Amino acid sequence: MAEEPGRVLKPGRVLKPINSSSDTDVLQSVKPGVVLTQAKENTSDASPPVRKEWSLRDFDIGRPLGKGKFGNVYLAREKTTKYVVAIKVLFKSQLQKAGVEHQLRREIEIQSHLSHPHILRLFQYFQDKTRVYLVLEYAPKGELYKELMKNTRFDERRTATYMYQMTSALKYCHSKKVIHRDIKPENLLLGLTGDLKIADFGWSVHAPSSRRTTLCGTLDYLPPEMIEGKLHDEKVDIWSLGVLCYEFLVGKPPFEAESNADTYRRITKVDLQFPRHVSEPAKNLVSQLLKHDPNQRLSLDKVLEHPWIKENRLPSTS
Ligand code: N15
Repeated sequence: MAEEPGRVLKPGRVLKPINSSSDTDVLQSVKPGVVLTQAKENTSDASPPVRKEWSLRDFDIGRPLGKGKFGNVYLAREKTTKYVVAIKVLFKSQLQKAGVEHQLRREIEIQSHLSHPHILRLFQYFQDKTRVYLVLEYAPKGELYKELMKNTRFDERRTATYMYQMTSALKYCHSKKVIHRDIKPENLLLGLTGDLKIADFGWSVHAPSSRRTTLCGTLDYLPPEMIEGKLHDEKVDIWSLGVLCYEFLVGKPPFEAESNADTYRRITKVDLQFPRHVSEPAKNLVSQLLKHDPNQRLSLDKVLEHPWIKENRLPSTS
C-alpha cells in the first residue's frame, strides 16, 4: 500500500544536530543495498558506513499542502519507491532571525524518537545552504479543524473515537517523558482511514515554561496552572484533552469569551457549561478532565476505560 507510513522510509534512529558536520547522519536506506557507499576514511574504529544522503533530488514535488511561518509544506513523492510524503521547507534565514534553530533541533530530536499510529511521523530531514527540509508523513484526509468547521460539531461516536486515539498517543508521549502542551484541532490531521494524527505545527518543545509567552495564539486550551504561572507537568495535556473533547462535541471551546482577560477568568474559575444536547456520560468525562487541581484530573488509563469512551468509540482502523 503506497501510503501506509513506516513501511518504506524509516527514520534514522540517530539524528545529528542540524549544524554539526554532517558525515555521519544515520540515514536509513530506501532499498537495502543501493545506498551503502563507502566506509569512512578513519575506519580503525567501528564507525558505521556512510549511508545515502537524502536531498531534494530524491523527490518529485507536488502541490502545496499548507503555509507556515517559516515555510511551506508540499506533497511529495520519493522517486525510487513512489512513497508519498509531505515535505516541509523551512528557511534558515527566517529560523535564524526568529532565533529558533535550537528549538527546531530539539523538536527534531524529540520527534524522531516517537513512533505511534496517532502521531504524525517525522521520517527524515536534510538541508541545503538556505533551507531545512522535513520529510513528514502525508495525511491523506487533511486537516481535522476543517472537518470540524464543515460539520460544526462531531457526534459522540466520532468524538469518542478521536478521544481514544488522542489518549493512546498522549499515553505514549508521557511514557517517553514528552509533554505535548499544544493540543488543539489545528494541530491534528487525518489519515487514510480517517484516523487522527497529532502533528505539531508550532514548537511543542518540552522544556518547562518560556514557551507560549506570545499572546498571539489561542488561550482557549491553556490550563489554569499555566495561566497562573505555576509549575506544570504532563497533566496539562489532560486538561487540553478535556477542552478538545468539549470542542468536538459542542463546536467551540468551553471557555471562549470576548476578550483574553475573560477567557483567563473563565479558565481559572473552571466556568464550565454544557449545551443540552451533550449526554450525561460525555459531560461526566469532560468534567473529570477539566479539574482545576492537576492531581484531581482523570488519568489517561482511566480515560481509555471510561464507559462513555468504551461504549461509543469505533474500532481502531490503524
Ligand atoms: C520540528 C519538527 C520535528 C516538527 C515536525 N512537525 C511539523 O513540522 C509539523 N508539521 C506538519 N508542519 C506541517 C505539517 C504538515 C504535515 C502539514 C500538512 C500535512 C502534513 N502531512 N500531510 C498534510 C496534509 N495532508 C493533506 C490533505 C489534504 C489537504 C491538506 C493536507 N495536508
